[in-house]
Amino acid sequence: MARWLDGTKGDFADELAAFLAEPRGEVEDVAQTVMDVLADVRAKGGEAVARYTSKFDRLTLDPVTLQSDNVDLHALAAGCPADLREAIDYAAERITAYHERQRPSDNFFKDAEGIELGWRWTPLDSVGVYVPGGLASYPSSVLMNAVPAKLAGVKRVVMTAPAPGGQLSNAVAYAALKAGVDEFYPIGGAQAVAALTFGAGHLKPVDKIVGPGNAYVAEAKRQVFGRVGIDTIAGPSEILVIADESANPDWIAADLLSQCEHDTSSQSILITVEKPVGKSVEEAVEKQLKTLSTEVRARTSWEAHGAIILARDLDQAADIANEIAAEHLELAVGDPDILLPQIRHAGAVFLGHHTPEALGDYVTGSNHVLPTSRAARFSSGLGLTDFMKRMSVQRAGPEGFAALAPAVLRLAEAEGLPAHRRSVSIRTNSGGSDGG
Ligand code: HSO
Ligand code: ZN
Repeated sequence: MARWLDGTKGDFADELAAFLAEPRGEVEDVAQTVMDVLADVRAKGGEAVARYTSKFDRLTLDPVTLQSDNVDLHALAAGCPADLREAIDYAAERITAYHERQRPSDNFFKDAEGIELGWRWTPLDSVGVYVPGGLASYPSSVLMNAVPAKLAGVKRVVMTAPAPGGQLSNAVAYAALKAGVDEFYPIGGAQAVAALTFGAGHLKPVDKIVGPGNAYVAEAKRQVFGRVGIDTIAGPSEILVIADESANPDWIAADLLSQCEHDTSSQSILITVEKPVGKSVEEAVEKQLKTLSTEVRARTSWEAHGAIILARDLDQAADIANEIAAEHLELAVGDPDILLPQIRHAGAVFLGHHTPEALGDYVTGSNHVLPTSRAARFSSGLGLTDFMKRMSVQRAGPEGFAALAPAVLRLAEAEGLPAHRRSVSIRTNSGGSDGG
């Protein structure tokens, strides 16, 4: 059973804050280990990467090519069943269509002083997509990372995924080729992040590293940030559902469990204004849990981190949702459009009774790489512009220059930067001789 929190009680705010502050997931201190791996790969390159891969993944790699005869992406992709390939194709098409609409425009204008101003968007040259091994090795996540990267115009999309003993998911291989991944290396862990950052053997350094991973990968991304760009550090999945009496408790229970099954640290929360709705969902969760092959994992998540919150009304429900700032928010209410304007913080919002999060996880086309652990307060999900940069552009003619010059002269003087001052004064008739 998950816990109940009562929003109508006086101490609710404190109770909610304490609940949200509870740790979920890995707390291991891996900083020193990761620092050592990064230094090792930086110094020894492919030899170090091959050594770690042999040790952790029991896979022998050529230290120069970082490839193994036992892992062939094309052969693996060919082993992906036809109906699954079709589903992957369908998802890729919809992700492409959605992200194409995010393409930003360049903008150029002339202001009142006659200065031409604007900005230009350009793609990154190279991106590394880290694909985790084990439980979280999802073909859908390969698409969510690699499709927008290629669509943005990134020339070189490099994918790494650990292939323990030569094993790699056929669907992950197919999704990688579908998305147009340019290079693939069967490596994982902090050593993969190091290789992507510093280069190793034939793997040349990339400019940005995206994709989820375990505690070592997350820490490695933190440590290389600045030398390369990174996406946000992904925590365990979360879903928050606001449901009123119009919601079907069985459907809501299924949605809550869809995130519980990702990981024992995942978090599923229901907010309802009707106690009986909460009770029915609670019962439905118990019933459905027993039918899941992922029961143990899902039950652990639900019992340790799940919650049912009773709200006074839908206004309070929206306030609580903003406070939680969940990765996914379902508005399973009669009129979600009335509630939507009150929602400011959530990674992705799902409106109405026929939009379960699972649609967005796979095929609505929106991105499922989203801020977790309340990061939706200050960040957005992955999108096309995460693989681009905005460059500012400006041009002044003689008149515009003359209009701007006095303020520059004064500011440069105030900042004690005479060469700045001169680069302006040298261009003005009057200022050329003042020595500044
Ligand atoms: N809900 C996960 C994404 C995912 N679900 C992948 C299924 N496969 C985090 O947004
Ligand atoms: Zn999911």
